[in-house]
Amino acid sequence: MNAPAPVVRETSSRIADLRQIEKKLLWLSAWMVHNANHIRPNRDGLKVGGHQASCASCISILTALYFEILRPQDRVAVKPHASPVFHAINLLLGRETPERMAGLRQMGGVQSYPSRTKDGPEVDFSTGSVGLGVALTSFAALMQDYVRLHGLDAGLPPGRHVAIAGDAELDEGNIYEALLEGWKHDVRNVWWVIDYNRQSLDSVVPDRLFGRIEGLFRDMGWNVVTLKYGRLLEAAFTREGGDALRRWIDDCPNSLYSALTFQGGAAWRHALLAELGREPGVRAILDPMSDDELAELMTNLGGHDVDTLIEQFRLADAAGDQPTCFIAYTIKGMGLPFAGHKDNHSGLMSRDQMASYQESQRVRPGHEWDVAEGLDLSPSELRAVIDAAPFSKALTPAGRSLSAPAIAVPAVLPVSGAPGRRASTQAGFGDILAEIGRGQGEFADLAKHIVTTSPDVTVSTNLGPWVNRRGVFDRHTRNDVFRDAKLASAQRWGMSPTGQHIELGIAEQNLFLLLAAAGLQQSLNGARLLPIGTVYDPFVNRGLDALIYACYQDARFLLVSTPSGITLAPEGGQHQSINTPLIGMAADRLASFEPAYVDELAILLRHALVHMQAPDGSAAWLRLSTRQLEQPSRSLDPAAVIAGAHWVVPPDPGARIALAYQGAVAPEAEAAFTELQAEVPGAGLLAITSPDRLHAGWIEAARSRRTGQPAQAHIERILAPLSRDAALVTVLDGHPAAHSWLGAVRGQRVIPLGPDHFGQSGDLPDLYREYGLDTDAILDACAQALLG
Ligand SMILES: Cc1ncc(C[n+]2csc(CCOP(=O)(O)OP(=O)(O)O)c2C)c(N)n1
Ligand SMILES: [Mg+2]
Repeated sequence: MNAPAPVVRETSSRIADLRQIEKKLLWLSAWMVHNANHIRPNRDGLKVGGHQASCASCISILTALYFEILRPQDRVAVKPHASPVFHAINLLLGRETPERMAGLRQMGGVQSYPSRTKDGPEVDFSTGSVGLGVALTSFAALMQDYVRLHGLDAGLPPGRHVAIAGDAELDEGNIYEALLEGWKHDVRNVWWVIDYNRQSLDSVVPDRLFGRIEGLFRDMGWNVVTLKYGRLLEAAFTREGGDALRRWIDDCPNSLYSALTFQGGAAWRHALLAELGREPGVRAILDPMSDDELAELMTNLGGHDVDTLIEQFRLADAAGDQPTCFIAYTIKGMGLPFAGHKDNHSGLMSRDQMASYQESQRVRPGHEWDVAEGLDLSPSELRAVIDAAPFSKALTPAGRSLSAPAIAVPAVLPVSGAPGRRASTQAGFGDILAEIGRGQGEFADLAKHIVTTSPDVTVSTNLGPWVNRRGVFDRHTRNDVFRDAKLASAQRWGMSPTGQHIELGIAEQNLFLLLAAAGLQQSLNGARLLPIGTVYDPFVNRGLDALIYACYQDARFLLVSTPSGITLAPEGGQHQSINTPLIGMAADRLASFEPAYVDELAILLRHALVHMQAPDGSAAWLRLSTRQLEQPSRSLDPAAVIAGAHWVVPPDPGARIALAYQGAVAPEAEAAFTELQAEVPGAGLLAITSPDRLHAGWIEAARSRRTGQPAQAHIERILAPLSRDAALVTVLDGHPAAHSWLGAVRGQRVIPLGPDHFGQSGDLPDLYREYGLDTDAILDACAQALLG
C-alpha cells in the first residue's frame, strides 16, 4: 500500500494571522453593505442591497484561497453575492481603494457583482447570472490548454481555474451540461469550491440533495472532497461521546441545524441534552462550555476552518490536475446576528446590530476602512501577512490583464460570390473559411489564429471544409477511424493538439461559454484568438443567457447562425426563427448583420474579424441563410454595407416610395421592385444588411446632437433623398419590428413585412404567401403605401 501523502500543515502562527484576515474581511464586507444602505445618502428611496449573509458564508474559503493557495496565474470566478468580500480582498492587496468600497453599488464604485468591464482587470470572470461563471472556468481551462498547445500564449506559467460557487448554483442545468462537456474534453486543473451553506435565496435546501450531486461529480471524473467539520468538532469527536455527537449532527436536518445556529448556544444545549444527554461522555463535553463556546463548537464546520481548508486544498494540489469539487460546509451569515436564519439572503444588519458588532471588532468610528483597525496585528505586521501570500505577487508588471497584437486581416477575403452563380450565404461562408483554411500567402497568419466551434452542427452549418483542412482539437491525438479504414466520407476529422476546431455536444449554452472563454484569451493568456462559433439561428435562444453573459464580459468572437427564419421552409417547426434580428439589435457589445449575397457577406466577415480585435469593437453576429440566390454583378461600398444599408437602386430626389429588404427575401423584393418601378419611376430599392448597426448609429447621432455635436447617422443620409412624406415598404425573414422604427428617422410612413408567426412546414412559395413575404404581398403593401 502506498503511504498517504504527507499532510502539509500551516504553522499555528500563520493560521492565527489568517484568522485576523478573516476577521477583517467579514468586517469590511459587512460594513461596505451597511454603509451603502444605512449611511450613504439615498436619493431615490430604492433599496441598495448587498448580501452580508452570503459574504459571511465564504469568508474562510476566500481567505484560504487568496492568502495561501492561489498563485498569480490562477483565474477565479467568485460567486456573485460575495462581491464585497472579493473587493475587500483587493483592498488588502492594495488593488482597490476605500473610496470605491464606499461606493458599493454606486456609479464609479465597486459593482454589485464582480464585473470585468466595470471593476477592471482584478476580476478574471464576471459573475451574476448564477451557474454561468462556475461553468465558464471549465471552458477557460480548456482554452488555456488550447492556446498553450498551439504556442499562442504569452508563456506565463499555466494557471488553475477556480470557481467559488453558491450551493444553489448547482440547480442550474448549464452546470451539468458543462460537466459533461468537460469530461469529453478531459479538462484538467479546475476547482469548484462549493459554499455549502444549504441555503438559497428563498429557503433551506433539501438534505438528500448533495449525496446525489457528489455522485454526479464522481461520474464525470471529478475528485470530490467534502469538508464537513472543522478542527474543534473533529477534536470533540475523538472524546467519549464524540461518536454520538457526530451521528447527531450527521442526521440533523438542514433546517433544524440552521434554526439552532440562529438561536445560539442555549438552544444548542437544550436540543443536545434532550437527545444525547444520556449518552456516556456527552455531558462531559457540553457541561464545561459556556453557551458561546458551545455555539462556536457546533458551528465549527469545515468551510469555516481556514486550517482545514488549506490542508485539503494542498492535498488536492499535490494529488495532481484532476478536476476537483470541494463541498465546504458553511453557515450562511456566519459570525453575524442572522447566522443560519432561512430568510437572511437579502437581510441587512440593523443599525443597532452594526453598532454592537463594530464595538466588538474594536473599530473606532471614522476608521472603518483602515485595514489594520481593530486587529491584533500592527499595520506593518498585517502587510507582512498579506505579502506572504503567493497571490500578492503581480502576474505581470502590467497587472492581471494581458494583451497581444492584433492579427492583420487582408483587405479582401478570398471568395466573394461569382456573378450569375447560385449560392447561399451559408455556402459562401463555408467557402471563404475553407479558402482561409488553406493558410496560403497573406492568409497564413489569419488562419493560425482562427478557432472554430459548433454544438454538433459543424457539418450542417458548412464548417466541414474548414475542419478538413485545420483538424479537430483534442488534448490527445486520436485517429480518424473511417479514414484509416479507407471508408469514403466527406469529413476527415483526425483529432490532435494542433487541431483548430472544437467540436461540442449539442448544448448551446456550452457554445457560448466556450466562445466567452476563447474570446477572453487575449486578456487571460495574452493569446490573440479569432473564435468563430456556428449554430442554427433559432437555437441562439437556447443559449441566450450565456450569449449575453459572454458579451457582458466583452469577450470577442464571431457568431454565425444558419439557417435562419422561415426560409428553411420544409424543416419548419421550431427550426424557424423570427425573433433573432431583434435579439441582435438589443444585445449590448454584439454587432449583428444579415447579408443577402455573398459579396456583402465577404465584406461583413472581414469587418467582423477586424471589429473583434478593435479596442472599441465588440463581438459580431452574422445571420445567414441556406437559400441559394443568383449572385449579382456589382461593386459595393464596403462602408455602407458595414453601416447597415446600401441603395441597390438609388431613389430620385423627392421619390414617394422606397422598398427595403434584408437577407434571403431579396428575390421577392427585387421582383416586386421591377413592377413598382414601372408604376413609380424614381422609386428606390434599399438593401439592409444590419438593422442593429443602423439603429445604433441613429441613436448615437441623436445623442451627439443633444450635446451640441453635429452628427448625421447613416440611415439619416440614406433616407434623405426621399420626400418627407415618402412611404417605406420593408421586408425581412424575421420579426417586422426590426424595421418598423425606420419611420421615426425622418417621420416617413413604414409598412413593415415579416413573419410574426412561425412553425409551419411548407415550400417557399407557400410559406412566403402564408406569412406575407412573397412578391404579391410586397406589391400589395406598396399599393397601400402609395394610396397613403
Ligand atoms: C440565473 C439566476 N437566477 C436567479 C438569480 C437570483 N438569485 C440570486 S442569488 C440566488 C440564490 C443563491 O443561492 P446560493 O447560490 O446558495 O448562494 P449563497 O447561499 O451563497 O448566497 C438567487 C436565486 C440569479 N442571480 N441568477
Ligand atoms: Mg447557498
